Amino acid sequence: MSEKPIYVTKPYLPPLDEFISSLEQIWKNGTLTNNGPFHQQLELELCKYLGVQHISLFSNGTIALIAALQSLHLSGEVITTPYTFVATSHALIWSGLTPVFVDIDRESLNLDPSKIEAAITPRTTAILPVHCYGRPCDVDAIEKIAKRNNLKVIYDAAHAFGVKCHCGSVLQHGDLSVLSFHATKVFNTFEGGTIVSPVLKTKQYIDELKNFGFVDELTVAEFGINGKMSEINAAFGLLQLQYMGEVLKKRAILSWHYSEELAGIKGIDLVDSGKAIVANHSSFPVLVKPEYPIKRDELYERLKSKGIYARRYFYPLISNFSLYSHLPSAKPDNLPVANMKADQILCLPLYPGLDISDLKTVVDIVAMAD
Ligand code: T4K
Repeated sequence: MSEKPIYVTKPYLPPLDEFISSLEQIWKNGTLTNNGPFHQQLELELCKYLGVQHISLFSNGTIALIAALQSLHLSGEVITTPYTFVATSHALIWSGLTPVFVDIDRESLNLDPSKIEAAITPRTTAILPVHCYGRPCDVDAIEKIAKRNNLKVIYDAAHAFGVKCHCGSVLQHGDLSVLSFHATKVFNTFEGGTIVSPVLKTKQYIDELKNFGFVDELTVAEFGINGKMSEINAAFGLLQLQYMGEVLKKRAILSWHYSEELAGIKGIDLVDSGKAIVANHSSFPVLVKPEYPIKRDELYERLKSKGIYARRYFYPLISNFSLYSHLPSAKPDNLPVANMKADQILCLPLYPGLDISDLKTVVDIVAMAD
């Protein structure tokens, strides 16, 4: 039994005294929100760090997804993956759009491009793929399909902070990419999110949408929302950004240790970083296959009984929630790979503050050697 609970993740906390200095500066400035100096600086620094053109900060990733969908004036159906956090499809429902679930690829665990076109109907207006666990989607194949069928592409890049694929930042693909800066993410601002836009005009429009639709003091052009990030969140983000090198290095080292120590355990399949040239090791998912001596849920309970809180992200599959299961595309027959993976996946604890000794405790339990 671990002496202290070990959670699937824990936020990275930069030195408190440095955050207190930022708070003092906010007090001096007297600007608490509405595009204050910390907010403006974080947008600039994130563009540089991530290698993207334009960024609009948001209060969280879900509101950012909803605003991204609104900015593209979508209607009808949007093709998406069921193998993700509920926020992805909830954002579609909040936007009056119908999710159409398409199965995932067994290697990438992301939308399977070869199955997308069969799901397109005259009502389809967009594709909403997810870079699940920060593993890049097949962006080239998706772009070709979108072009051929005149569809927009919004990437849910909630897990993909800092990830690079063959042609640079994975966030440069599609019409828009949306990130989450929730406390459980690689980079966090307590709560927060962002939309990455390729052109300035789009960013400016999105900035209006997140501020109730105000264009200027007297003009409200859209039914916008309040999605603004506060100065406290932005200041925390700026501080966090200074430590990202260290954070990513620790994550990579821990992932390497897990991979070394878990290799060869019968029935445990590792999920590598896929097509990422630069990975962020946002999670450490493993697949618990039928050859493993006990079922995935038994392993989950066994870990829990020893104070280790692994998580079954993403189980249950969204399409199996009663909120979605009535949709024709949600039928398990339509989503065999996603259903299989959701029944096998287990995300093991991974965060910069995880001790190697704790990691070894986790490994011993998985190896049935404890
Ligand atoms: N799209 C995708 C693909 C997403 O994964 C998400 C969010 C979104 C969109 C939406 O973005 P946001 O609107 O959230 O910005 C968590 C997060 O709340 C959620 O942000 C995340 N995905 C999802 C995958 O996981 P829970 O309910 O599993 O989190 P919770 O509270 O159980 O936390 C997990 C563990 O982390 C806890 O056992 C302890 C630890 N923890 C958590 C928090 C919040 C801490 O140590 N400190 C903390 O402050 O949803």
